[in-house]
Amino acid sequence: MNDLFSPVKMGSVELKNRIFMAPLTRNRAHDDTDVPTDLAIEYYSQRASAGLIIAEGTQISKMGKGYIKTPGIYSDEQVAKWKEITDAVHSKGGKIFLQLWHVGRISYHSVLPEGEKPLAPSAIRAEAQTFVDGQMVDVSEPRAMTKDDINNLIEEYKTAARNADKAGFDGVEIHSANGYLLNQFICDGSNHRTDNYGGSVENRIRLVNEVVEAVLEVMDAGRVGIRLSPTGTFNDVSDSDPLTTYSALINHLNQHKLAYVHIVERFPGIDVSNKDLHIVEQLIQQWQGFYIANGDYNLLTAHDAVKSQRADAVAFGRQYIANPDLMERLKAGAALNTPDQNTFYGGGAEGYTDYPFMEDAR
Ligand code: 8OZ
Repeated sequence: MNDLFSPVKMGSVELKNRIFMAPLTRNRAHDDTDVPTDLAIEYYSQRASAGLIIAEGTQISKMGKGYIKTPGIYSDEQVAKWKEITDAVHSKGGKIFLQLWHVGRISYHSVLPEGEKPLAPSAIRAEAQTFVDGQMVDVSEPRAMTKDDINNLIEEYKTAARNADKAGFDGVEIHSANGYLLNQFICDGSNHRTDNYGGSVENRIRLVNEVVEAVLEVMDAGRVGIRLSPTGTFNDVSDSDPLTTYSALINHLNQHKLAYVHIVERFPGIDVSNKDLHIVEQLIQQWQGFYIANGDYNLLTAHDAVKSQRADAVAFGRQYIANPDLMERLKAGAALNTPDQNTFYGGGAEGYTDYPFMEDAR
């Protein structure tokens, strides 16, 4: 029975339901070390009844950082703190993946190592902003990555996946969506390279394919997923022919038998055309494995997506910020807490670990 609340096997991971927590940037890590704070232990373990938690975008290296107070997975100290988090989630019967993140050109010099410019496929500054030092700022001018930078990046993904494994994660999600580095390479708006990483579709998807293959060298494919936003425009990405581009990518991903593909079908606050919705439908049809749908779902639409077998699971973002027991609330048909936008990014426990559970609300 394909029901939101029924267990399911995703890749090599057994999950107790199909209500997933989407990866959510919350900017509450230690800014000097990129180590998560103890509050994150409570935050994630409060949400352990989700079928799967996909933990927030976590930079694979210092150069992968684009915002203040986002966590990393490149140092022993970070691995040790993440281990406390995964232990807490596992002890409550939950499963947790880590989202491996490199922001590419969506960064600002003050969050990068001294003197460094953000890395990008091409030296084209995005018309986008990031959050640093308590305010939104225009992103910095990037520099085009050299072949050495690319080789180094692939090694960083591998190390990050190994570290995620050491930290006790059930798997990893490669962040290839929302205008960050891998998405910048895929799309022809941001990738003007003339080497074998730019130009043709096969060239533009080369980097993401190489990253997937590198991660698969250190982790079983049944524990590796990927997030895509084929029609997204957030962070100033654009592609002249997303259906052709992403069809080629899905073809490659099908061959690797990844644990899942996770698509951002809609981005909060950005209107989506029927044409774009149709493109996403065609890509979902083409993908042969486990599909995680995301973007403005509610109980009814999530239920329909799973029941009709269009999706195998649905990831909820903002609703998981405000409802640690979202799974139980949806199951009970109970009212949901309202997410408070003012506490999404940065701060402490307020708006992070203090949203009430159902029994507290009664
Ligand atoms: C919102 C603010 C900061 C980061 C994404 C990692 O869109 C993000 C993000 C979203 O994937």
